[in-house]
Amino acid sequence: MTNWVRAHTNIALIKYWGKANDDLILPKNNSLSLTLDAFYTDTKVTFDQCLETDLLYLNGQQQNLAALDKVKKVLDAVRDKAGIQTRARVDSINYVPTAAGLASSASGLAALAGAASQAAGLDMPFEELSKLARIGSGSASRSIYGGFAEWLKGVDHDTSYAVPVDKADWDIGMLFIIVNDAKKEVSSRDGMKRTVDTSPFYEGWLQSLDGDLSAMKQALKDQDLKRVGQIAERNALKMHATTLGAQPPFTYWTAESMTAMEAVRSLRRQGYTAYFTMDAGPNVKIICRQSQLAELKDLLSEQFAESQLIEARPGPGIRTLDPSEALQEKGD
Ligand code: 2P0
Repeated sequence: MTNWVRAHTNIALIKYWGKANDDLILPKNNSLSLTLDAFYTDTKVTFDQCLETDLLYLNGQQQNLAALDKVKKVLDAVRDKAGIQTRARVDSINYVPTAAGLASSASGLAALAGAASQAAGLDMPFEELSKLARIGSGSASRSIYGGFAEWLKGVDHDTSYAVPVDKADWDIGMLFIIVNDAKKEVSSRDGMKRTVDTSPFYEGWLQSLDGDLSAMKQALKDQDLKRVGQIAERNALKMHATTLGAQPPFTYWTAESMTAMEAVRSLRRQGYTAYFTMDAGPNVKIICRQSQLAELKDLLSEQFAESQLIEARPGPGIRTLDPSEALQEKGD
């Protein structure tokens, strides 16, 4: 059975930054994210007796061995569970606006977990899919669910997975300011490792997380956007502060990132509920009211090009596309 499976990307409001176990991808802390409608990956896996190695095609282009690394980990885990040795062909299509410069590992590895388990005949509940996605890429564990999800750090493979927190069916959205689409100098994987190993600020970051997480959950329960934004913005700033203490030090910020952050502060001064978050790259994401996305985009278009501004709303969890839908959307 080979179906296309779709998973959407997510942006963390409480960040995952650092691993307790590099191989299993167990995080040092729980994290909490919002899955978004704007960016997603469709993936199909075909186990084929004729193949001698696993193959990965991304947007129709065959990928080299290095790109297969994360994919192979998920495929091996599926083969192990299904008791098969067969190699697989993975076809994956990323629906990320061109030049967005956004990482697709969350949606990509989540879609792969769904597609590979189905292709191997495994019927895995979401919790198991989340674990499987996690061993490909940590943040992918959260992309199994729509709305808000929390990745519980756990202590081993069986206890580290994401759970749904809230459907996000209220007035919350995100506006992306794409400031740079260049490939980053320090990958998130290397960046978090360097920070854990060398930054004296890392302990302080870890100690502040329980407080951030419980405050965030209460703010979500109250549907209090202002508090959600305040907690998320501060959490992101704290995460980025740890990288400045690393050896050698590094930052994902560019001058344009700071311009974008200042633009968000300016929106606040004008009375809008708008807060920013940033990940392992220079782009800035504004947490705002879904009902004000167009208005904010309009205001920011005085400072940024139309193509730099992308609206996103809460998105759905992982799902299997029905064949007509997959064919129709791919136009073949
Ligand atoms: C997050 N990031 O919570 C954090 C915030 C980046 C900054 O998850 O090594 O691609 O594959 O587990 O999931 C990016 O890291 O890293 C990330 P791996 P991943 O969204």
